[in-house]
Amino acid sequence: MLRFGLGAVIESPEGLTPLSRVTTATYNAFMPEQRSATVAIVGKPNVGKSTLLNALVGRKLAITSAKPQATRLPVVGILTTEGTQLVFVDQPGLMHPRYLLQEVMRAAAISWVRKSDAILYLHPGSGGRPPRLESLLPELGSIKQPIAIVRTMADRFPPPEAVPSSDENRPVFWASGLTGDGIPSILEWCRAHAPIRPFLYDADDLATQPQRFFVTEFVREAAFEHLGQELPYSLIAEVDEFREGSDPLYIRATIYVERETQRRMVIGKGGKTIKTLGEYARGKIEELFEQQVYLDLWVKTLPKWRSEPHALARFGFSVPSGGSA
Ligand SMILES: Nc1nc2c(ncn2[C@@H]2O[C@H](COP(=O)(O)OP(=O)(O)OP(=O)(O)O)[C@@H](O)[C@H]2O)c(=O)[nH]1
Ligand SMILES: [Mg+2]
Repeated sequence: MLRFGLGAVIESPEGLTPLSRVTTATYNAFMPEQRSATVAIVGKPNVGKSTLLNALVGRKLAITSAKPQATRLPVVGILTTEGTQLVFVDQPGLMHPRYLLQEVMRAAAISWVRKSDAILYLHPGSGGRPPRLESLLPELGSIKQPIAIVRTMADRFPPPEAVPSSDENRPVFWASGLTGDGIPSILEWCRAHAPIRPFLYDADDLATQPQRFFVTEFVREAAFEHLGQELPYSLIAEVDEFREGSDPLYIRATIYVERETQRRMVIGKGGKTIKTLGEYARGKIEELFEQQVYLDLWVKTLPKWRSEPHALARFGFSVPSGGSA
């Protein structure tokens, strides 16, 4: 049985400490030496961050899409092996924000970069040398944590003959989140940079976010997969009912879009589109939860939710007081 989080975490200077766990010296004294690290996965949109997170932890936790900006909230995946716990955090892509949602997404990514122990900076194998990470994050000035550059999509863009092993003294890995090539070397680098300290989570925890979070994410992935260019960006989902213990697991969720015309498009002729979305999302949810699911999907409008601080807060985004990130 997979373990998910309760959705409740305490922010601590060292990273994240789950509500139920107390990392005291007493606890530490009875444990063999442990290492743990929070590893931020960063880069521009659509470079393969979420695909890499899934490959690193060996489960599909994060949604992926050929369209950019699929990830809106950081997704945490935990891998505990060989006395070391790696807490990977997949980030929204770094870009110049155009509306409040994008501002909040960027702020979340920056906040995780700040509190991580190590950073994986992703850049596609194509497209020449990556810009310096600091140039994408001018807010941070210099970055003190160890940074490894990961050239993604190595199955499509293999490394050139004379590939440098480091760039500006940062190690470079060529990897494919799809084939798994290069993943062991990245894990080895992450383990080598994990400080000696107790695990942040239970050894068999896989994720910190609650099951509801993954339901809404997979509904969004369905939208990215099946709806036209702009529609997925105006869409968000919320779980209204989650009948714990029911079999199949009953989940009622609502998709919100910004306009009535979009609502009609999501429903489709005779409900055909919403049915397709529901079937797609249900398949992914069942795979992750390892149980049968009944997904009851509805569609409503919520005008301008992407620029509305209250709406964003309701959907789980940290909106600083004053409404702007
Ligand atoms: N061939 C190949 N495609 C990949 C690889 N990694 C990612 N992709 C594809 O690239 C696209 C973007 O991947 P994502 O993992 O969603 O990228 P991301 O950086 O998380 O994107 P955002 O969340 O939008 O910032 C998807 O279509 C992936 O299937 C890879 O290693 N090889
Ligand atoms: Mg992503």
